[in-house]
Amino acid sequence: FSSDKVTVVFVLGGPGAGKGTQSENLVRDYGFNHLSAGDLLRAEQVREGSEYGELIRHHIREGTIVPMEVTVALLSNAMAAILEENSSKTTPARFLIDGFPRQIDQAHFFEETVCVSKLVLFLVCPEEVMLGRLLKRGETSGRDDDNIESIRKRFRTFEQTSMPVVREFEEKGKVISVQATGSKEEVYERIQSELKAKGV
Ligand code: UP5
Ligand code: MG
Repeated sequence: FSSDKVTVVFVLGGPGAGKGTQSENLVRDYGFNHLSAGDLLRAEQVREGSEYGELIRHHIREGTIVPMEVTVALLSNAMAAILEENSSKTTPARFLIDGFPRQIDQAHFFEETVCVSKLVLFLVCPEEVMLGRLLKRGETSGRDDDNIESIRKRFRTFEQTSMPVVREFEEKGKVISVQATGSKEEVYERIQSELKAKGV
C-alpha cells in the first residue's frame, strides 16, 4: 500500500500493557482503524477450515511467535478489506496495528511488502503491573494464555524478541514512549498529550 493511501501506527508494549484498551480510545477519538494482530490470530485459530488453527493455538499458549507469513497475510487482508470499504475517501486510511511487529524480521518483512510505518506508540509498563492486570483479566477472559505459566513465557518473549524491534524503531526516531501505569484514563491523557506534541 502506498503512503498516500494508508498511514500506519504500530502500538507496542508488553503483555497487559494496555495496547488494546488504548487503541480503542484512539479509534473513538482519532478515527483510526484498529487491527490487533493477536485478535486476528485468535479469530483465525477458530475459523472453520483454517489450516493454521493448531499452529496458532500452540504458539499462543507457549507465548511464542506465530510464523510471520500467517500474521502478515491476516493483517494485509484486513487492511485491504477496510480500504475497499473506504474506497471513495480521498484522505489516507489510518491504521493502528496493535501487538505487531514482535520480531525484527517481521518489522522488516511488513515494511518491505505491505507499507512503511509512520510512528510507534510504545506503552512502558513494569512486569508486576502487567502481571496483576493479566491475572485479573484471566478470571473471566477465557484466553488460553492468561495463566501464570503462559504469562511468564510471554514476558520472556517480549524482553528477548520484541524489545529489539522497539529499539530499532527508536534509532529511527519513530517511537513515542508513554508510561502505561496508573488508571486507563491517566494513560490515555499521557498518550493524547504526546500525540499533540508530535502534531498527530
Ligand atoms: N487494563 C488495561 N489498562 C489498564 C490500566 N491502566 N489500569 C488497570 N487495568 C488496565 O489490557 C489488559 C488488561 O488490563 C485488561 O483487562 C484491561 O482492562 C486492563 P489490554 O488493553 O488488553 O492490554 P494488551 O497490551 O492489549 O494485552 P494483551 O494481553 O492483548 O497483550 P499481548 O501482547 O500478550 O497479546 P496479543 O493478543 O497481542 O498476542 C497474544 C499472542 O499472540 C502472543 O503471545 C503471540 O503468541 C501471538 N502473536 C503473534 O504470534 N504474532 C503477532 O504479531 C501478535 C500476536
Ligand atoms: Mg491486546
